[in-house]
This record gives sequence, structure tokens and C-alpha cells, in this order.
Amino acid sequence: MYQHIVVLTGAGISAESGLRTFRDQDGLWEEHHIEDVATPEGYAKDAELVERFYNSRWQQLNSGSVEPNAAHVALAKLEAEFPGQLLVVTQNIDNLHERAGSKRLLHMHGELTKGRCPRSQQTFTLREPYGPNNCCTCCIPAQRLRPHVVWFGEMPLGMDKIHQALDNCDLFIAIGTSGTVYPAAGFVDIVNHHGKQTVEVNLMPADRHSQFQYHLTGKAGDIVPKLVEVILSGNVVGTDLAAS
Ligand code: BV8
Repeated sequence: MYQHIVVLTGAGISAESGLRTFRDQDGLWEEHHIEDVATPEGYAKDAELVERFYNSRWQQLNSGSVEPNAAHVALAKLEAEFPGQLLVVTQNIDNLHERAGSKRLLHMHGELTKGRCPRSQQTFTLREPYGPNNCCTCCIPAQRLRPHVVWFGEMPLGMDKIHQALDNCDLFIAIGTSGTVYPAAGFVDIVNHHGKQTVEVNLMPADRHSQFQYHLTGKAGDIVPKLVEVILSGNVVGTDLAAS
């Protein structure tokens, strides 16, 4: 039985809930690459463009048509029933893990449902779209809220806690991530350095494919519930699931 599991999720775990992955969005989003609109420079250059990018994703998330899928629900079940330690680190800024019931969760790239005061760094639940009148209540004069999102070139959140979990885990599972963005893409190397087990769940081999011991290929919504059952039944991943 495992004692300490770290799960890293990416946009692929939310794909079956109807949220587009970056591989879809990258490229011609309003003639910009994601790295252009998801950077401090992009925001400084054209705040309205970046606000439109996040407002459209925020409105879709709150549209009532986006729900957690079986993979999110399975990870919440793992947290509730696994007797060891579990930490879910998500690169996603949606709130589907929380809505499925996950609590031991760390949004390393921020949260779409929160805005941040650029001066005090205080975060606020987003109650209206970003814009010139959506301001903080902590400063005088009030400051225009920015997305509480980690952009390219900005330091991801919770790195100390993440490294501590990676250094102590005996199983690392990456679900629905292309392994293109660092430092998240390098987490598997830390676990390999400690000689612990690494599993990749993806539709197709991702960029760091060769660094993982086991590859469970298919949709997260199909695979993760089975993976959770294998773990909760006290079995070791890779023998039962890879065969099934
Ligand atoms: C940092 C928030 C240092 C925004 C995101 C040059 C200049 C500056 C930095 C760099 C540079 N070169 C390299 C870097 C580092 C950079 C980086 O890695 N760049 C890449 C492009 C090379 N990283 C950073 O800048 C990071 N910060 O390094 O800081 C520092 C040090 C000291 C002090 C200050 C700073 C910050 C990176 C965070 C960027 N923000 N998100 C937003 O969400 O809008 S990243 C964003 O893209 C996501 O959060 C995610 O991390 C990434 C996309 O990755 P995925 O989640 O994997 O999604 P993707 O679509 O790519 O893949 C989906 C996968 O799912 C696919 O594999 C697909 O097959 C699979 N899939 C699809 N459907 C399913 C499925 N799998 C299973 N089931 C399905 N149904």
C-alpha cells in the first residue's frame, strides 16, 4: 500500500468537462499565442485583450454547462478513502477539483475564480468580469484587479510545499498534461531521482513520456476511476491496470 501520493493534473483532466486544453487554444487565439496573452508583458501591453481572454474562460466556467467529470470525482474519492497522504497539484485554474470534493489541492498556476490586487497581492473572489471598474477594496486609490493567475515568467505558487511532497512521495501520477511547461514538467525528474514510482495518464505520449515508468493511455474519465480502485484496494499500479 502506498503511503504518500502526489497527483499532478493539467488541462487534459478538464477536457471531458468541456474546457478546451491549451493545445487547442495555443496558436491563433485572437492572433496571439497563449504565452503572449498569459504574460505580464502581454497584460502591460494590452490589458483589455488579456481581460477578454480570462473573462471568456470565467464566464464559460460559471455558465452552468461545465461540471466536474469522473476523473475529478475519482480523485476526490481517493482523498476521502486513502489512509496515507495525498496532494493534488493542479496546473489548471478552473475549480472542477474543488467542486468534485478535493480539499488537499494546490493551484500552482492560480485560480480563474479569483482576482488579485496588483499592489497588495490580496486575492478577491471574482464577482464580475475584469475591467477598469473591477477594483480592489484594499487600497486608496482602488487598484484594477488582475487575474490571480501565474503567467509565463512568474513564479508558480506553493513550490516549497510541492517540492516537500515530491521528495517524500512513493507514487507520482501525472494526468492530462503535455509536460511542456516548467517547473511542473520537471516534477517527474524529482520523483525519479528518489527512485519512486511514476505513472502517466494521457490520451497520447506527452513530452516527458520517457521519464515515466507506466503509461496508462486513454481518457482520464475512463482511466482515473480504475486507477483509484487499484490504489484503494492496496495493489501496486502498473501490474493490474496496464494489463486491463
Ligand atoms: C517560471 C496559467 C521562473 C495561465 C500557465 C522564457 C521566458 C520565461 C520563462 C520561460 C522561458 N522559457 C521557459 C520558461 C519557463 C516557462 C515555460 O515552461 N515555458 C514553456 C512554454 C517552455 N515557465 C514559466 O514561465 C513558469 N514560471 O518558470 O518562473 C521564475 C523564477 C524565479 C522568479 C520568477 C520566475 C510559469 C508557467 C505558468 C504559466 N501559466 N497557466 C492560464 O491558465 O491561462 S501554463 C498553462 O499552460 C497551464 O497552466 C499549463 O501548465 C500549460 C499547458 O499545459 P497542460 O495543462 O499540460 O495543457 P496542454 O493543453 O498543453 O496539454 C493537455 C494534455 O492533456 C495533452 O497531453 C493531451 O494529450 C491530454 N489530454 C487531452 N484530453 C485528455 C487528455 N488526457 C487525458 N484525458 C483526456 N480526455
